[in-house]
Amino acid sequence: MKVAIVGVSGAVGQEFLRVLDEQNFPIDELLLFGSERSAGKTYTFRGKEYTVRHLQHNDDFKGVDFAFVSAGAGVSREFAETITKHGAVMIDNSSAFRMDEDVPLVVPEVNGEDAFDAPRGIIANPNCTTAIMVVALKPINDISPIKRVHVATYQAASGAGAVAMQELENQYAELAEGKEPTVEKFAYQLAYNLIPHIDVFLDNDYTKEEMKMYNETKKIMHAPNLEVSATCIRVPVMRAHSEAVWVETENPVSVDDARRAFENAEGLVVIDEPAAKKYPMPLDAAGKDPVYAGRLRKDLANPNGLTFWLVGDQIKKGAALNAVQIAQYMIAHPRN
Ligand code: 2RA
Repeated sequence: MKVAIVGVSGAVGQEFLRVLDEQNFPIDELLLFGSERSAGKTYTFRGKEYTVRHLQHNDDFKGVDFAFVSAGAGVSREFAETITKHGAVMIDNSSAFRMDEDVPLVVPEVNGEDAFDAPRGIIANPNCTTAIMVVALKPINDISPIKRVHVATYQAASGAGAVAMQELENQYAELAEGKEPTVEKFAYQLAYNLIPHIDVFLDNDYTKEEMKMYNETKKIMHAPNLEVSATCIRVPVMRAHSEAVWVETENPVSVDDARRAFENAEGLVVIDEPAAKKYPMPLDAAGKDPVYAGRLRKDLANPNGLTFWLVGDQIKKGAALNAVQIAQYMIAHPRN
């Protein structure tokens, strides 16, 4: 396989290199692309050094099988044609094409088949919070269709990039030294704080992040009538997102049936022994592949309701791992 990574110097770009190696992805040739600023940098992959090329409108993508792209929506929009014109499958981590009718939005455990319906050669990777949540919605939805989802997210600094992770660390150090904390990547100090604001506010007083969960969940679950309401919060955690989820199903689903479904679900690991104080936590989930589920119980406010707690690594399942899994799904289920 000839593989390209666009945006290789970023947090997700670097994770693509790690995940492709961890997953033993079949690569005969690897091309790394970045901005003019990143061009010339070198990265090692499987013991070999690769130099970052400046991403330009040329024929560099000729012969590429999969291009993993995470360089922002603007770059994805500008270079989609250049990347796909020779037949490369562009798996795009940005929000650029997620809601386009002719671009599938894919979490392999939920709707892997959709990856083959990509007339533009573009497959969109969902927002990290959506990817983490739908892995757990799927097994419950298979028992009884979910009518309504409420979710509160507790999102790590990594969602705002490597610089934001460093800013959070610096803030604790600056405060420890009695200095004013540096606040650049977030609207306010994040250390010792929570910020109920991710991305921009829209006219309906939801943020773009919250509306991503609203729109993307419906598309991935093929459930246009599914009701979703999200509140997305930035929390002082480094790289794993947590989510408190409430679902209402058409028919009541018992906790035992839901737990069995979770335990048998792809990509999900259940950590749920409250009496033993065993539940998922971001510190434990950081750097790991699965989505972790726990605190499963009946929703006391809804006879057809269940509530549970999810934790998943934002850079892995929330981005790089899901994108590589899309390519793995396509390789494992070849279409003639
Ligand atoms: C965040 N989901 O967590 C957004 C973008 N990665 O900041």
